[in-house]
This record gives sequence, structure tokens and C-alpha cells, in this order.
Amino acid sequence: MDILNSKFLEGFVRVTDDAFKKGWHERNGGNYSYRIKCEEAESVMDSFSFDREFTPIGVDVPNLAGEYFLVTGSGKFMRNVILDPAANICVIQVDETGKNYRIVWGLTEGGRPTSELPTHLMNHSIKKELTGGRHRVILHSHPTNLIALTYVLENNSDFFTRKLWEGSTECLVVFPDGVGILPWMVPGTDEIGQATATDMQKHSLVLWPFHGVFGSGPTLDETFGLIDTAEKSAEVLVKVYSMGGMKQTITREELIALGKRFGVTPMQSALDLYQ
Ligand code: 2HA
Ligand code: ZN
Repeated sequence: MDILNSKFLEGFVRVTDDAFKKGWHERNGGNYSYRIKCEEAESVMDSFSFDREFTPIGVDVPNLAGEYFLVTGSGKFMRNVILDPAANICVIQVDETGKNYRIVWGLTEGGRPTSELPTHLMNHSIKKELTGGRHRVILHSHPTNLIALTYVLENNSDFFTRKLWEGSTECLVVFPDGVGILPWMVPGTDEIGQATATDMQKHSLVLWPFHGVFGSGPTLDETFGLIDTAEKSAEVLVKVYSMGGMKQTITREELIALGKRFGVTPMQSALDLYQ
């Protein structure tokens, strides 16, 4: 089958377009990757060509050896993906050592995979291991309200998590493991990739202050929904702080009751921060 007719590519393109329309992807902002299932890769193998050289990833991801990923292109605009997927995204294959990759499909007008490839692959590596292979998606976007909050709220994982849980009742259920937050760092480097991957061991959402967010999940829908839910809460919080701040909120006891009702274990240090 031509990869352009595959369900997984169609799903990937739909999410890039939805996210652009949400206002998360100005210019070339943001980058997405999907770890393709074996049977999906096999079904579109005719579309791949294996004549390019492998190039270094910059990091070692031995547990991703041989895997195929659908990845957005460096410098490509998310809004153009739907118009011409083959020119704006690519499939890469990781080699047998987990140190190198090559493009096997896409970027028909030239280019490289996203500048954040080291962060994407390190996050895939960690999440594949931690979830027994369940997580397949890493999304990096620039949602306005989450970014705005990083200028105003204390940049601390417990505090940020607690406020986002308070910003909408569904949040604790959708991300009980809370959000991680890094110090400001230069994007596109192995260092920020390593720091993000370390936080991804505890959370499925990691904020980059004054920049954006990384989300991890099992499917494109789940991961898009995760970021969308956090961003919705951030929008409520921005409005609340703009109106003079909280006069009342969801209490610690109520958050605990939510966790019990929906069978999730909320991040303890965020619950214990205050009453
Ligand atoms: O793709 O978002 O972090 C551009 C970026 C870099
Ligand atoms: Zn970015």
C-alpha cells in the first residue's frame, strides 16, 4: 500500500492540522513523532527506499534499534503538512545499534527530521521501556496559555501540577502523574533532550518554560487530548489570574475524592503542597 493511503499517516496529518488550528504551531513551531507499529510499517514497505546513508542521532537509543518513526521535518510549517505530507514529514529508520538513523520516505523537497529529534527519540526510548511498549507518540507544541503561565507561576513541578489540576476538574484524571518543568534551556540540544527524558520518567507532560510543552501517550488522539486538556486548564487559569486571582478552588480533599472515583493515583507531592 502507498503510505499516503495508510490510516496511521492519515491520523498523523489530522492531528497536525487540528493542532495548527488550535494556535499551537506558529511558523515552524513544534514537532511530532509517532513510533510506527510493525504491521503498519510492513503494510507500506513498498513506499520506502533504503538507499540513503545512516547519520548519527547524537544520542544512543538501543531499545529503538530497527524501529520506524513518522516525524515532522525541520523548518517545515505544521500548517502545510495537510497540503503535502510527503514534502513536510518523513519516515526514519533507526539502525541496529540505536546510534544512527536514515530517512526512508518523505521530505521530497529536501530537508532533515525535526531539530528536536534527540529529545523525541530519548523520550520514545524512556517511554517505550516504562510502558512496556504502549506509548508511541511524542508531541511538542507551543500552546499559548501554558507558555504564558510559565512567566507567572513558580516554575516548580508540584506547584504547576497543583494549579493545573485546580484549573479544570478533569485534569487530575487525565494527568495524575502531573507535569514536569525544566529550567530554561537552549532547544534542539542533546542536553535538553536528556533533561526532558529524565522528567518523562515521572510525568507524561513536560513544560519548557517560555517555550512550550512535550507530551507522551499511546495514541495520537490520547496525546493530543492530553496537551489539549492541560492547555484548556491553563486558559482558565490565565483568565482567573487576569480577573484578580482565585477566590475559591478545588480543595485537596476534593482532589483526593476525584482520584478515588476515577481509580488514579495523583502525584503525592503535588497533593501535599498545601491544604
Ligand atoms: O520546530 O519548536 O523547539 C521548532 C521548535 C523547536
Ligand atoms: Zn519548540
